[in-house]
Amino acid sequence: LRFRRCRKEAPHLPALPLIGSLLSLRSPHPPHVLFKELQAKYGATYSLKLGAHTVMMVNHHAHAKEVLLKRGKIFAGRPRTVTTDVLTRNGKDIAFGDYSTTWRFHRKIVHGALCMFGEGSASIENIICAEAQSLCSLLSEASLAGLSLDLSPELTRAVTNVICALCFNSSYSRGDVEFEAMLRYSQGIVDTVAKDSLVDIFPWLQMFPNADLELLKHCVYIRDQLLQKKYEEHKADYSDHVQRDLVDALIRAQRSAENNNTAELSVGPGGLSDDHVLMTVGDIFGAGVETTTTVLKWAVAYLIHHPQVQRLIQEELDQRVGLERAPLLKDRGNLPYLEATIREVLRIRPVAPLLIPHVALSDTSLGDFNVKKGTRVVVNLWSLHHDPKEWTSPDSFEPARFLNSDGSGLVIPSPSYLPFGAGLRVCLGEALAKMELFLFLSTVLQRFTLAVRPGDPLPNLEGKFGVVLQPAKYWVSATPRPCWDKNKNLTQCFKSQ
Ligand code: HEM
Ligand code: PLO
Repeated sequence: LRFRRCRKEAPHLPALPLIGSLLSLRSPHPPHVLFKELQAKYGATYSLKLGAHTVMMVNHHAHAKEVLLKRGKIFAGRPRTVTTDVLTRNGKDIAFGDYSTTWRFHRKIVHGALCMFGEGSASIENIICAEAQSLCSLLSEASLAGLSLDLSPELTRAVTNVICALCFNSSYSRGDVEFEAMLRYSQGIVDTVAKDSLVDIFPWLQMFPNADLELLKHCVYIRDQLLQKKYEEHKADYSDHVQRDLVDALIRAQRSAENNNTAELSVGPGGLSDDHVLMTVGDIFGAGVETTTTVLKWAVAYLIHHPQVQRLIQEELDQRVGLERAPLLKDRGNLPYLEATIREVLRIRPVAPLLIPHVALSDTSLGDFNVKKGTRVVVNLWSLHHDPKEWTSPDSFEPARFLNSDGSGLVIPSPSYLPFGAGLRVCLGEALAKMELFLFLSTVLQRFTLAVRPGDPLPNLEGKFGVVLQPAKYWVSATPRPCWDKNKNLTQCFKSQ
């Protein structure tokens, strides 16, 4: 005899017709913090209404893993919203595209191409190292001139060049007009897309003039022109025999799917259209740039607040890498304290504190609760990463929590840690992002100590909520390390590498 467990409805916030639970969501706090606090009243998993949509809020790791892993396929859907539809031509990308055969095919191709040009390839390491060196040259110039810097545009350019090499086999030099345009449009998109703005909750608001939506459309228009240009250039000199980058890999997959629509390659009605290729490149480009740059900015902000952490990283670098050469990926296993610091930055300020919303593709359950088909499920990574039952002093920055007792190896001390998500929708760029974070931070810290100028304010650690959680602008002064200054032939040594 099999018994069905008797399931119940999740606790829910009060909801009114039309506006849903909006009245209970008025708060001075950003959404991830408010949703964490509401647990005190409603428990770790509760539901609310945003306009016509039921949203299930998940604040505990056990339920998060049920959504992402145990019932990953059922929760692999994505909601369609007004702003993400503008960004992705109605979900023809990977991140905001709903679960479908085309989506699966699409993700597989991109995953394969990222393995080939990204994690598995020696050349991407060279590209990142070269960008890290160029960042160091800029820091040297600024320090000689006694200037402090907003690192944001330079970090963005360095990270953009890595992703440009991967997607388009090209790069930008300082002051490039196209790069400046890209900086502007991308910030415009981050400021306006997928942040639970009112048009996403009430789609009929599109009928009224809306400055944010206009800005988004304008920025997307400029981005699309740029992507289109790169795509046309690639199509013009495409050859089946050489794969230069991700765009080539996508064109190749597109052509072979057209010529050979076998069961294995079947991509569903419509195949991999030009729109799909463009939107996917837009995703990788956007995700590749905004996430890694944001984490680097958080890392520098925390290192400025915690000079003793910087000192420990530098001591580790001096002992394990020395001053004769720049750090390389092969050093990663020998620098546990730096790795622990990166893990701690990703814990304390997750780039995507609410991930991207998931959708239940059929009637299902979560723990003891019923979940109806179409319910939006938001995993609150902020709650997971700041759960006081899982982390001692969750609000303090302590890289050593990721080290074993004698400090010689890395650990993940709690299951309540998912900076890149998990399961079918896990981040596609995790390996690439980790390579970049390691190489950029190790190269800069080997040569410089970062601080604010006496009298300048320390970076604000609160963060601005949006599709990514960004730190506010701050100014950094980089001082070359004394041991570095003494070692005169080092610059030469690096240039010839
Ligand atoms: C999705 C984190 C860097 C590409 C995601 C998700 C998270 C995440 C939390 C959402 C998972 C979900 O909704 O369940 C991060 C962090 C990064 C990073 C913390 C940097 C430290 C990158 C990079 C790329 C990338 C460098 C591209 C090269 C993507 C894509 C998705 C995604 C395409 C959508 C996956 C899907 O919906 O199937 N990332 N990411 N990410 N990420 Fe990343
Ligand atoms: C960033 C701005 C770009 O112009 C467009 C873009 C595309 C993909 C998005 C990315 C933005 C923000 C971070 C996202 C990424 C897909 C996956 C990633 C949402 C909006 C994360 C962290 O989930």
